[in-house]
Amino acid sequence: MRRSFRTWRVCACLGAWIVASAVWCASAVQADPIFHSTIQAVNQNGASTWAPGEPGTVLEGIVINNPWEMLDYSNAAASPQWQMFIQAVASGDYGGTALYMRREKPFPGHSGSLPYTPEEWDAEMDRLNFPAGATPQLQRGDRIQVVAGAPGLFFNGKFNINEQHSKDPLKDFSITILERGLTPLASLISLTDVKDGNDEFIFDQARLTGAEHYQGSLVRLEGLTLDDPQNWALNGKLTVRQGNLTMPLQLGLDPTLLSVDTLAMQSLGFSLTAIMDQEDANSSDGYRQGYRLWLTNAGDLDVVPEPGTLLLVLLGAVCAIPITRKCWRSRTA
Ligand SMILES: [Ca+2]
Ligand SMILES: [Ca+2]
Repeated sequence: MRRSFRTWRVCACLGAWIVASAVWCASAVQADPIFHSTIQAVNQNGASTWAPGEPGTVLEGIVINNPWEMLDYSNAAASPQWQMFIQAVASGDYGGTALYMRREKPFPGHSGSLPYTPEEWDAEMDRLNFPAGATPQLQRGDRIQVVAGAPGLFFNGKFNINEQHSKDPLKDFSITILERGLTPLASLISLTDVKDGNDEFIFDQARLTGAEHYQGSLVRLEGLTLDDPQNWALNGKLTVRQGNLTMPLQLGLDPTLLSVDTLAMQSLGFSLTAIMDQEDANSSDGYRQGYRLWLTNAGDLDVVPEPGTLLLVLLGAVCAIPITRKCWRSRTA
């Protein structure tokens, strides 16, 4: 009797273990991607409230910037860094999340296991830029799944997927391309959506309004001018203006940005599609400020004539039609 009880107990334990294992395996294989809005949740000070829990966070989104147009990750850079943003695509989700890598320690004396050697760094860049040997390399318009071991860190107002500055492969995040050639959507906003009448950022802890709502995703702004066109440069920092409201603009590394006619932008006004980023370096008052637009590709910039100027442009176009036709004929001849 005692023996059969012991056998029953062993079987019961074994059965429970099998059921638990099956549940664990099922959750590991079929894990639903977590919402970006869940990862980016904050308190009244703008500090993260997300508790990552078990390692292996699964996240999906559409890539909204070419990594090579945002940060210089070549070994020739003083401190190579790699970053791209993925934007939420799931119904009911919003915003997006940055994926970030750096070769060196974030500051001298940091306890992490960096730096990577140049060879190790190249291998990491290849692993991320060419998932499963993908060609062309990972780029804007790819829909991807990310599995993040670390899974990352909260920094200056947003939760980033990263390796927590460790070379330990268990801290890696990996990328699988699910679909290519998509066009990410941009939310059409005005600066009144993110700034109050005093030109201060609107902060909504619930993240349903204000800049937090758009953090990590593409926004479209029209009717802009520049306060400081003289600062236009690769990786330049400028200020855009819409009426009485202003917002920082960070430029990326696309060389075509240098061909932009900033004088025309000033006289005609312009529109842009850019990433709503947050880098609030002043933590003393929480993380309720420090939002900026990040324009990485010149193709996301449109010089838009004012109505009066538009008439002149149209008149010019009418006058130019014979020339255009001639060019078209010569090209097709
Ligand atoms: Ca934030
Ligand atoms: Ca790694």
